[in-house]
Amino acid sequence: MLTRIDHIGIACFDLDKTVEFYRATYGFEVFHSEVNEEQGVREAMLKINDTSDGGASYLQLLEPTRPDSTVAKWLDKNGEGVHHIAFGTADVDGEAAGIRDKGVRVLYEEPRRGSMGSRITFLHPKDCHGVLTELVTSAPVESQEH
Ligand code: V0V
Ligand code: CO
Repeated sequence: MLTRIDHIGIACFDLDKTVEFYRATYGFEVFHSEVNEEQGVREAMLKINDTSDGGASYLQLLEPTRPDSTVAKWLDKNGEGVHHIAFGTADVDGEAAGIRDKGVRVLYEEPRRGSMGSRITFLHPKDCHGVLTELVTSAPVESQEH
């Protein structure tokens, strides 16, 4: 079961400036930040609210760390904006398998490492009406990295 919007991924050219915009305009503070070398991103997670499934919803601000990364390619083509949405689930493996069986391309054979020690996979945007869609299982709260 998909039980929450885990995050909305927003691609930007300058993470620090974008973080400052969200702070100054809305009062959202950075909950967590990290570099994910595999994904080629530097990211900041802004927590918006906790959710009834024990998780939370975030904005994920993403700046590319290298010109050949997926986010850099996307920014070249589109400029800044909403890059992906992510649904939270307790069982990313099971959800991915079930969605694959429906004929939607799941981009990874096995979920990979995401923000705060989560496990993530992606669905191809061309199979999802133009929306790059991520599935996330958060790390258990006690082992979440902040
Ligand atoms: C590409 N397309 C998109 C899109 N990216 N459509 C909607 N939203 C996006 N974000 C379209 C693009 O316009 C093309 O359409 C077509 O898909 C093929 O795109 P491409 O530019 O040729 O790029 P590809 O095929 O090399 O790569 C596209 C995919 C790639 C989706 C396969 O971006 C990917 O693997 N994404 C998953 C990983 C990722 O995005 N990581 C960054 C976030 P036309 O022009 O042919 O019509 S990392 C993250 O979220 C983390 C760590 C986390 O949450 O914890
Ligand atoms: Co994401």
